[in-house]
Amino acid sequence: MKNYSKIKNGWFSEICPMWPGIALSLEIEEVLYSNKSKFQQIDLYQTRNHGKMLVLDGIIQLTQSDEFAYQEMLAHVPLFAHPNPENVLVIGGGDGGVLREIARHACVKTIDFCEIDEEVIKVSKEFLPDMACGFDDPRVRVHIGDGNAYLREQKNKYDVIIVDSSDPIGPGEALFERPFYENLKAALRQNGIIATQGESFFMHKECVANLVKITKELFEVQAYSYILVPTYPGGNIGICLGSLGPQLKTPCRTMSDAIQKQLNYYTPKIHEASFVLPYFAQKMFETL
Ligand code: SPD
Repeated sequence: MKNYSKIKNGWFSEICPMWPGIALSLEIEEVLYSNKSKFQQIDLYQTRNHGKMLVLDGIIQLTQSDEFAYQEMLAHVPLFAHPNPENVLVIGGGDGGVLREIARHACVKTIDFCEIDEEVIKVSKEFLPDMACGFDDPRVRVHIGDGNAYLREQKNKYDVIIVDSSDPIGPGEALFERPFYENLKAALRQNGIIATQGESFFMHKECVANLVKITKELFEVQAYSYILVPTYPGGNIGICLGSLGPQLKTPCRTMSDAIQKQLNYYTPKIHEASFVLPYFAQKMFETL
């Protein structure tokens, strides 16, 4: 994918045709890693005020200052909506942050993880150990390869599938299309739930509307949740959810105090609140 972002006078600006005319800039202290893998340009920066930052093809994937918001919600919303998630699949998210969150659930027995770019895992293990610690859990089985191809081979297997993709430009493109969602559905067991990176209803209206339409058509229960993440475009990002049975908007298991104390964003109340949409988004989704 063409990389439009640039560093000028010590500031990184995230420029992308998916959010024309607007760019977030962060002050950079040091380039810790910069290399082109088989799939994409991988950059790891030390920012002045937001910790380390992982950038793929010029697009911010995470900063240490706010990654917890996205990783906690993408993992805990579907997992707490499921009555007994035992087998979980994660597609994408080579930094390991979502795995770190899933590993907090004692009821989960297996965590299959599929990532296309092994280099992202290596860089995260070296520079982002607070996220890559997710790979240390013995329940995690790593599969390197194309998520969609992996999924096509899995039928009736998972209770929860989480898709932690980059944006629909570059290697993540197919993960925003209907055939991928059909494969997600086929890979679920009875009562299964999917949760996918759902972009921003402010910045990517068409893309969000398409995801909501697909999940509405395919799943018995569908919902869209949103998260505040200051370093993502527009300061927010959504989760597109589909379920073969369980309701999504309220947690159906109680969280222990011990787990709650380890978290920084997710609470049972914010689980429910994250589905309360601004009126324009509510109206947009109703018409689909
Ligand atoms: N606009 C960037 C969206 C990136 C979502 N994936 C981030 C990976 C963090 N685990």
